[in-house]
Amino acid sequence: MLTRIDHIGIACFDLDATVEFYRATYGFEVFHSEVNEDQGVREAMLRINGTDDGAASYVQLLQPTSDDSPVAKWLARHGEGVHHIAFGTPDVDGDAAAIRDRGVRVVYDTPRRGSMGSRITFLHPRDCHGVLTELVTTPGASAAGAPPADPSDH
Ligand code: MC0
Repeated sequence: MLTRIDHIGIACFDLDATVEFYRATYGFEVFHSEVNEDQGVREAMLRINGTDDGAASYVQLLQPTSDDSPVAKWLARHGEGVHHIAFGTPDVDGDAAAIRDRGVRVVYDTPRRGSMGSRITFLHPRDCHGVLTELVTTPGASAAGAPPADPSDH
């Protein structure tokens, strides 16, 4: 039940300079920033728009905090750019299990802590046509944006 784009993750070498580019060029301001040691990133979330489920969509700027982190490895191979896309869901556990059952590798057995207290997991890019794909459950978001299970249920 993936209901929205939660964020686009963009890898960068210099978070402060990239934040300034997004502010000066598009007028996007930092909504939230944090260091996530588990993921090896310093991040800034730029809120773009609210969504039907009471959550929002963001651009997420990511600078690695260690050389062996996934973002550092990506930057070394590809340089700066889009690193992943993240879909919002009210049930990351259920969706990850269902997608795993369809033969797609889910990177974590149990979702981990993501930005702003969210719960996240990743789908392996080799199984997703080259796109590292994240699933996110945001605290407080509902299933309001989800289509009805039965199309006659309008
Ligand atoms: C790696 N690959 C990618 C990719 N990263 N393809 C597309 N987009 C990416 N971002 C591809 C490589 O090109 C390679 O393909 C294959 O995956 C294996 O890559 P590797 O460099 O050898 O790396 P592995 O195997 O050690 O790890 C890949 C894996 C890892 C996806 C499992 O990056 C991972 O666990 N990622 C999830 C965590 C993460 O990315 N955290 C940072 C964002 P070939 O064809 O050469 O085999 S943290 C975040 O976003 C949090 C803060 C949040 O949202 O709240």
